[in-house]
Amino acid sequence: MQKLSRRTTAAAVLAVAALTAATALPASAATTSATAATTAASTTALAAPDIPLANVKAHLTQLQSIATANGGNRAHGRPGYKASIDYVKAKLDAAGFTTSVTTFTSSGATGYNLIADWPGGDPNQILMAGAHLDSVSSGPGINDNGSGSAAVLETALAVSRAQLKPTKHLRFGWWGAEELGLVGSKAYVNSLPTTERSKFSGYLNFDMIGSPNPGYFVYDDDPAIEKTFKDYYAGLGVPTEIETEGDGRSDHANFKNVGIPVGGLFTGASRTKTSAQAQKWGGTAGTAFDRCYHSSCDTTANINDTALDRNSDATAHAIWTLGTEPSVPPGDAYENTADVAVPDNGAAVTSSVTISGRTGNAPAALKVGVDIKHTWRGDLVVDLVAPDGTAYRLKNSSSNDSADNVIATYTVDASSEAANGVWKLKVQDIAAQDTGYIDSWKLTF
Ligand code: DTR
Ligand code: CA
Ligand code: ZN
Ligand code: ZN
Repeated sequence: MQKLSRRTTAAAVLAVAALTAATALPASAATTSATAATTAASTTALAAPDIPLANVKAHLTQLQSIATANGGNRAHGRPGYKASIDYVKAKLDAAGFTTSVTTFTSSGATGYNLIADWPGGDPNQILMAGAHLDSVSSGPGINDNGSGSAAVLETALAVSRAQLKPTKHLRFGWWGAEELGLVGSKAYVNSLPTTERSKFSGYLNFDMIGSPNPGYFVYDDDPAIEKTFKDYYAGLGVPTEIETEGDGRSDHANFKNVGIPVGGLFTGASRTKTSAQAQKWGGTAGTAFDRCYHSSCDTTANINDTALDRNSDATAHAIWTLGTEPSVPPGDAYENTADVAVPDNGAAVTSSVTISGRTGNAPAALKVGVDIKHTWRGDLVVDLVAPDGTAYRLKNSSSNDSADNVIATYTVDASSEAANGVWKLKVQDIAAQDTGYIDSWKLTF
């Protein structure tokens, strides 16, 4: 869905000019030193079980039967969708999840979201995996998105079989009315108070992960989540590509818009596989990744088993890896709360923290918590600058991100940087109008 941009092409030219003009950093506007109080726990993440492909396909067979019994689809507002919700919910209730079905209205019909919580884990660190369960009205929607729904369901059932004791609190979601414009997931995110949103360590999205002529695409959003998926595929020796058409095209967009770290997997829709992609992944060049996208032929025959199996296992790998990694004790946080004004369409400013007393390098998953109060946050470019001057891009400018404030936690692989020294948050406003300031920022080791 293409959002209208308030700014004209002229402003885009201005933005480029401003970036070109920006030169060296001004003196740091504020510096705070802090020392670590405790060291992080030394446990490591647990290895995920294999997700049985047969189990995932059995869910697809059930969803196909539901569509066949209900006019050939599982679309929002149709009986086949509610029957799909009832199927998934029954499986989760039997497996010990705490489930809830919430309703919303779209296009004059009642929509349903299904949320399932796995009891336990840190309630202040919620890791969520989700998939939209609705199809278009023209078909059963087995790849789009029975595939994602079934993989998330079977991963949840694997958590139950393992009686997993994660460090994070695991939550799973199945969304309604995604095909009408990401409506169900938006209703869910809107229902979360800001205090609840800040507890999310990440949202993982799975929308079309069994395409018949598959590509292996990883969302390029949160670096730690992206790395988790790419490491999994590297372990299989399967190359991946960055998902470039994803922004705004599925349910993760609603979580990203409120600053929750997101990631996900995708095997392709109506775009055509190139010959280079066919070289590395197999399949047919010059043909769509899913030629039955949004069509009546999106049935159980419209699935590539290898892709579905790999992506189901990747889903479990991400839940086990991110869900059981040691949580960082608050004592390892270094914060600067001094306000630093960001000049409108001007030079970059910085806020610093000085770290001492640590040994070795910074971690591969250095958390950078950012709180910048600024209208039209699309004006802003945000970098983390390591003590040796290496800059890590946290956020790019965007001519159509009109939302206010950058309140987010980024994960940076800073393992090549010495931990001790002066770390800086660098912020630049590269477009005229709209102003703001750095409210606070925090490094957590
Ligand atoms: N919008 C999704 C399909 C889709 C198209 N591009 C992407 C990129 C990333 C995830 C999903 C998609 C749908 O039709 O449900
Ligand atoms: Ca498997
Ligand atoms: Zn779709
Ligand atoms: Zn979809």
